[in-house]
Amino acid sequence: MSSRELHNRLANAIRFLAIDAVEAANSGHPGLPMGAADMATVLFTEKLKFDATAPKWPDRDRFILSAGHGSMLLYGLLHLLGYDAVSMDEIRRFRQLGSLTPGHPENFVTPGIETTTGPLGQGISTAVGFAMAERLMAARFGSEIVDHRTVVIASDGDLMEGISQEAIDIAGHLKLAKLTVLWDDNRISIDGPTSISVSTDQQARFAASGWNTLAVDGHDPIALLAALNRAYASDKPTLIACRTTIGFGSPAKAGSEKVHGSPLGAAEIEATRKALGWEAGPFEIPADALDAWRAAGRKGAEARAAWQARFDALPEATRAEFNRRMAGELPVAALKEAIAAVKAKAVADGGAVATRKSSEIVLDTLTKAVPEMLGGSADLTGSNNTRAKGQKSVTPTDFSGDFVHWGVREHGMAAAMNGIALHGGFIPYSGTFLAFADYSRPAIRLAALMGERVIHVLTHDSIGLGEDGPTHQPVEHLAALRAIPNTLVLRPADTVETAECWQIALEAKDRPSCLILSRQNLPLLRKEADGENKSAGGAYELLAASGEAQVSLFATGSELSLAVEARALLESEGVPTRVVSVPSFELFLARPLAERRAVIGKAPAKVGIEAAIRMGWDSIIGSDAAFVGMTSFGASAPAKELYKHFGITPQAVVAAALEQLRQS
Ligand SMILES: Cc1ncc(C[n+]2csc(CCOP(=O)(O)OP(=O)(O)O)c2C)c(N)n1
Repeated sequence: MSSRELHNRLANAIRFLAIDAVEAANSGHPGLPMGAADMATVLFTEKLKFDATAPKWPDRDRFILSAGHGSMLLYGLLHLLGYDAVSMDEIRRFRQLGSLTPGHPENFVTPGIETTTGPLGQGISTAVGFAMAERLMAARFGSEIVDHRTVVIASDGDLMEGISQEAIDIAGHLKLAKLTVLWDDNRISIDGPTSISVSTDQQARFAASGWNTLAVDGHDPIALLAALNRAYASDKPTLIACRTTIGFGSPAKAGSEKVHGSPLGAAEIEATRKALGWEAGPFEIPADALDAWRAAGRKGAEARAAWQARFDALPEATRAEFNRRMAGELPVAALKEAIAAVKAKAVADGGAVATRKSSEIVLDTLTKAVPEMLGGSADLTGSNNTRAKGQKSVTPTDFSGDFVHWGVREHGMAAAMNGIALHGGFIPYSGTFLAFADYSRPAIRLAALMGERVIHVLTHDSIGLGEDGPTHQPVEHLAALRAIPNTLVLRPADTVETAECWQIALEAKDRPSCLILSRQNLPLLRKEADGENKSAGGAYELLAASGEAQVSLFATGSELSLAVEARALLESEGVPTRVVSVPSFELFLARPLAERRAVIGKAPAKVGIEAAIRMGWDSIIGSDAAFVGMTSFGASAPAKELYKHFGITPQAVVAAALEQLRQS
């Protein structure tokens, strides 16, 4: 058999697994795997470094199918290459409950999948984070140990999404030469030919962002290999525009949107079998093709053994640190010590500090104790206070730094942070204004779905930011972030709580956190600095009532001091009042009922206070409690005036509490 014939058989094995699995599930997307099979075959048999027996080998190349709807391309590859978990039974169970072959690739479900993809544009943008992490780790541990590539297959839809521009812009700027994107240039999307909605010259676009660009026939293995070789030799990231035919091989449907997202149907499968000369039955792989694929799956064993030998020759401390960081284990003792030191100093210093500044104070100590922390900001470094003393900028020529200037690219930043966390070796954190969390939201949602430790520092958290006005004043954002499952929203009230919330975020290994911080100064309310992390319970009693509590005041962040003032007023009128700080709804609501009841207390009057909308608060205070907050957008004025204007004052809290008591 000629090598071209063998190539065709290997590619056809992918095609027919996709065809058969989609047919069996009666749903899915055969067109992409059929069109991209040649690209994938060349990549996996000729170029990529991996070992199917060790899906987590740290120095493997990372392959990302950005167009997640083509998931059967990945599952087919994993099965053929000999990734144990992806058995033929799993392929047969494509898209079924509990299978390892869900509709879109999920990294937390299937060994060998690097990242969840499906929302177009996310994969290519997450890949930028993988490629950055490789450079950053190589700068720390050396290229003997860290030397791998990130290769993406992206579709038309991926390149249409706005986030892709942010991603390629960052990658081009940072000269991520080990990032290669194969664009499945099939000119078809769901509505028909892409010409109905796009006329971009993609190569010119990538070139303008600092990329090397190439174009090939995506069905020609020799041309593909040559292009990949050129891409690998470039000192820039490379786009290879691979002209393909969607649904390649299907006589009636190839080249049409009809094959994008529906089963071919029995008759067309037969016709395709004939057209491609594929004699095997459904879910059958001819022995010659399977043997060749399995051999490709084992090829990397040698490279892995050589890597292991180099790794084993490293000093023990270096190996331990590398393993610790890749496993995402914290330096527990150093972290605890750092948090305790910051809390003690905050209590000793006293005084009012904006929590964004509190966060900077925490980071000055914390980043030294936890060196895998990788900071950044979307062009708001001085406002987000995310840059710790001694942090160094990452530049295109020096990746030894630990602070990333993401530019004004919140969405690309959030997706790349996901990639950095997924790669391993770092805990990415970065900042923007809370109002702009909406720009990052799709990537935050994916971090939550994947269970990745990514920390979003979101400052300027309410009308308290003042004069910039309603465009910049978040109102609904806290509720919107709290709505994302598996996400921690932490809104500390002072420096002590800020230190505690940083500790919580770092220790939350399997979920993203959002630290919600104020622009304006806030008084220190926690006057003790014992070892306990009170914020970790989500809510706790900050101040007890002088007698049997008549009123419970619940507040977060900047409004906690209003609650404390309101308590003083109520107590002076003879109304015993307690104050509960609520730094995190999620942590509180996860506690057993008895504990929640104890914190909520039995006072007949309850008032929630937060300079944001009420949505979500009822789960804590109940729908019959009063709420002092926002019901509209903010306005442009100094913060103090805005609090008065919108009725978020100690007096308003007192009035609400007394009214509650009257009606109780
Ligand atoms: C953010 C986002 N919007 C919409 C979709 C739904 N969707 C899935 S595939 C697709 C477009 C398909 O075109 P293309 O990307 O060229 O893939 P191909 O047809 O080549 O498989 C769309 C709109 C999605 N997955 N993600």
